[in-house]
Amino acid sequence: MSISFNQRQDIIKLLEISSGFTNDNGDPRFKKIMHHLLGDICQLIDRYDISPEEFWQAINYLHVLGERQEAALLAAGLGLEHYLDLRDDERERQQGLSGGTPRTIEGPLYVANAPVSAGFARMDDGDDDGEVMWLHGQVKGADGKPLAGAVVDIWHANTLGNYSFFDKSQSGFNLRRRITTDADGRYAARSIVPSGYGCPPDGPTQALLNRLGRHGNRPAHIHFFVSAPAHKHLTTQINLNGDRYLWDDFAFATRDELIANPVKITDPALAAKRDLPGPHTEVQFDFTLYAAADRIEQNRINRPRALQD
Ligand code: MBD
Ligand code: FE
Repeated sequence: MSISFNQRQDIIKLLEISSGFTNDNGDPRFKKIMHHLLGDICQLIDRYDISPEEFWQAINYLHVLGERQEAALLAAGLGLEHYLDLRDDERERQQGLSGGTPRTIEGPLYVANAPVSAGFARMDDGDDDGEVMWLHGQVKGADGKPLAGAVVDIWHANTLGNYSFFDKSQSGFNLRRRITTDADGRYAARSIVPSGYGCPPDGPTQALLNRLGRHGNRPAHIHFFVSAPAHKHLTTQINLNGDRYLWDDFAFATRDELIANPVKITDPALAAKRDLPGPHTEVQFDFTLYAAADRIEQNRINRPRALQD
């Protein structure tokens, strides 16, 4: 059909009524957003002559996406979560902020309330005999001074690229810990070197990516929430250098400043000092937080997250 089809009076009226423009109740901003969205959908249908079969296939896709709890995964894969980061980056640039550790996406696999310990934690339960990882670093304020008592909330995948809680074969909170920094602002963890993540091959996200000719893989990475009193909350990740997907992340999270070089440690004295069984991989990463302008900036954004009991 034609562009002018959507200009017909009866269609204009239909979208106005369906968006609630003809009543005085509801939320005015939400009405405008819905009206815009419905108009765009109608334009797409007309422009690409989308058939009823295709339309109902798309509706069913939404059912499957919800059933499989993959909507947040798809948002990451379509680059929308990264887009939100780019908007926040731009806002900071306009505020004249620079020099802090860059943010990058949270992703859909955080679980709240991981065990807390002071200065150090062992994160793995010993069931995965992956390479031992010594992960450590320092948290600093924008003035470069170490921040004692900062909370470093860490989560990462196992050697199969799977995350505890979502992967029921792992123990509760495996590879998830909150570590508070010591008097020098330092944190340290014993864990295992994670592998990259791949979207469930039989899921709706991978099905959509396949139709775009894209893969659904992420490079090996470690997630962090870093927070300290009076400082701006930081949501970020580090990537382990050398991964084949380092610059081909399906979720677009890699940033130059967030690449850590894994170092092979074979010195028995250093292993002993760290109370590790022997040779291991060291990953060091320091964080610099901005001062918070208000209380809201000190907290991570609100979004639905998994809660384990
Ligand atoms: C992940 O581990 C992840 O971090 C993101 C963003 C998406 C899927 C899996
Ligand atoms: Fe992840």
